Parts: sequence; structure tokens; C-alpha cells
Amino acid sequence: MPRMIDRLFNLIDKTSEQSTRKAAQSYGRRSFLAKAGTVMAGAMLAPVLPFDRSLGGAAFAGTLEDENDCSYWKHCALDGNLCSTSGGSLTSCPPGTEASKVAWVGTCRNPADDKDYLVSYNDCCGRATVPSSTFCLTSEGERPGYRMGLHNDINWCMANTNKGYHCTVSVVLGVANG
Ligand code: ABN
Repeated sequence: MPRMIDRLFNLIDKTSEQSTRKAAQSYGRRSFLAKAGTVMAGAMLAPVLPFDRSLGGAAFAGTLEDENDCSYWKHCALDGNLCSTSGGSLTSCPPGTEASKVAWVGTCRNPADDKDYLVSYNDCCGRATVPSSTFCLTSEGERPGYRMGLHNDINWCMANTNKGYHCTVSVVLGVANG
């Protein structure tokens, strides 16, 4: 009789050990597959997700010298043709064009006094672009297109009657509070 009981206990031990091992293997494999699937799906989606591709904290080292050059400090957040190379000047639109009613505003550091200034980038509207004008794309502080309202690759002539883009002026509005 005691041998029967021993056998029964042995059978119970073996059965529970086997089912425990099976469960451990099965759950382990499943959770591994689930995790690997998540990683693979993430890797496949990565190129289409809207990452912030802006330069982030990269500072624009503006220069004082030449307002006809993109590195001139007041052009730190500009996206467009310089009006000073398109028949106008740093702050005035070329003849036959008018300033945009809406504008992009940037904050640029003046290397002369190391202070930050608000600069308004108004587009000049109403005439076709001069092919020889200098095109700048500094756009400091800009965010990608999906951050609407913080994107600068926009025709600011949109609110004018004549929406044809010509060039962009850089007008200092004042010292930025900071
Ligand atoms: N703000 C300059 C501009 C004009 C047209 C299209 C993109 C950018």
C-alpha cells in the first residue's frame, strides 16, 4: 500500500513539473515574440514618425558685417530671398512690391552688445522673384511643419491681395525681454 501512495505522489510530481516547465517555456517564448514584434514594428515606423528635425539648440553665430549675406545677425530666422539683393534694402520692399500683412518673428542675438532682439521677417509681395537674389534659410527657432504656427517655410503674402512672393526684409522690432 505505501508503494502505491509513493507512485501516486511521484506521478503527481512529474505531471505538475512537466506542466510548469511547459507553461514557463510557452509564456517565455510568447513574451519574447511580443517584445520582438514591438521592437520590429517600432523600427519599421521610425522613418515615418514626425521627429523634430530642427537644429534644436544649435546656435546661429551671426555676423555684424554684411547685410547682403545670410550670416548677418538680423537674418538669423529668415527663410527667403534677401530684399537687399532683390532691388530693395534690409528694411524696405523693392519698388512694385508691398510688405506682407502677416510675418514671421524671430529672436536674434546682436554680436555687438550680446543682447537678443525681436526681428520681423515680412515678405514683399506682388512681383516674381529675382533669380539672382540671395536665398537664405537660417530659420533659427523654427519647428517642423507639423508644429503649425512655429513653421517658417510659409508664403507670408497669403493675407495680401497680391500673394506673389518676391523677397523678405528683416526689421528689428525691439529688444527681447529675457
Ligand atoms: N517666407 C518666404 C517663403 C515664401 C514662399 C514660400 C516659402 C517661403
